[in-house]
Amino acid sequence: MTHITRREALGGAAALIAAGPAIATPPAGSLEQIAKGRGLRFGTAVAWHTIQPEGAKGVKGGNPAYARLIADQCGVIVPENEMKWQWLRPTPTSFAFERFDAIVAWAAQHGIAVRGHNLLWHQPKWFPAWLNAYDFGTDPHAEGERLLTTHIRTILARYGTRIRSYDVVNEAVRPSDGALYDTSLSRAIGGAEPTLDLAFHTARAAAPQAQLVYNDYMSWEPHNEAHRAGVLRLLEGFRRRGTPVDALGIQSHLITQGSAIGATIARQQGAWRRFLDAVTAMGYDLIITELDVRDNGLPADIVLRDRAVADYTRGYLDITLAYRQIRDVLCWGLADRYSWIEGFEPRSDGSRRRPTLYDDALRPKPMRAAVAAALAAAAPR
Ligand code: 9MR
Repeated sequence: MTHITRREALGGAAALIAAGPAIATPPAGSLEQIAKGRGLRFGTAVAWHTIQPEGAKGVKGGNPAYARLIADQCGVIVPENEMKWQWLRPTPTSFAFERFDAIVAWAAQHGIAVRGHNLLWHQPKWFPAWLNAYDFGTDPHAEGERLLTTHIRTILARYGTRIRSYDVVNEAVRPSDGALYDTSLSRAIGGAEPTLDLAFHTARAAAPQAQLVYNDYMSWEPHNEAHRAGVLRLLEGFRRRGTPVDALGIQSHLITQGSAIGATIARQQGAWRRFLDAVTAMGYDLIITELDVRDNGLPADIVLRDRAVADYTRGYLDITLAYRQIRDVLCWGLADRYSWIEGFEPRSDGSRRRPTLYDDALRPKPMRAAVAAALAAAAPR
């Protein structure tokens, strides 16, 4: 565990002030209104149960106040889980659309756009158990292709016109060495590259107007070098083979590296810019798809911690939004109580994570002001 003194924490803040003052008063308006003023859209991932009416039959966790917050602040939402094979495909022959449908219907009611996440999360860990154990029969190639193309065509036939942007492939690159994962599906089809290519070609044919995205979590923090290099190789391969991929989804699950925020940003920005330069030089658009912050190496003190998280977010967004290829900024949940991070990696000091824009009582945190300010400061699209 890293112990940070108040002096160190304040030293971090001082370093940041040298890099540019934090904005105390956020610009007025909802995040979507601020984003729209710059030709951007703002949004979040939404878990199905949170937007159900309170007391809805068979639903735990409906929260009308949270649903209202999302409707007020967002121009676009994305299902956090409900479009994944694990949720949508209980068996090889069935689709369970109810929860995904409920999100899409709720978005339509509120005039909010929907992104699709995802058509193929290409790791055995995220396949349904039946797909990992699947018997592809005597012609595995044909059966693998049939299974994948049926999955994608069925979803796009249902939502192809309503949803204009899909994470077609999610997290296909192994962070440790940049190689591609293999799965039951890629072994049947004859390799990871042809499997990912097939996913994109199928999506393009089924929804020619939709933006097709490769989405991954390579980031600007240390130990992401191999991951970034692997993603660049994958993107180069897509271009070489003529695979129809329009954009890279940069998930943006940020991780603070201690309290010296200004120094961290100064250290990390060069490699990040080089990565984004390389991606955009290949003609890809960019999307921020899953923004949140793991508050590592920061003191438990909420005031100091929230300030550091906000400053880190602002620094990241200022650098990243300088790329005009970005038109969408989506968070992975809007309120701390609904963030996946607490369950995935709790803090070692026992205090609750504070990874999002709003606290448990849905009050805006400094991170909300930082996002608002960064959106307002973005060059117009
Ligand atoms: O937030 C999601 C969590 O509720 C799920 O249990 C998990 C597995 O399906 O996926 C989480 O969302 C992930 C997203 O789909 C892809 N990028 C990383 C996200 C956080 O793990």
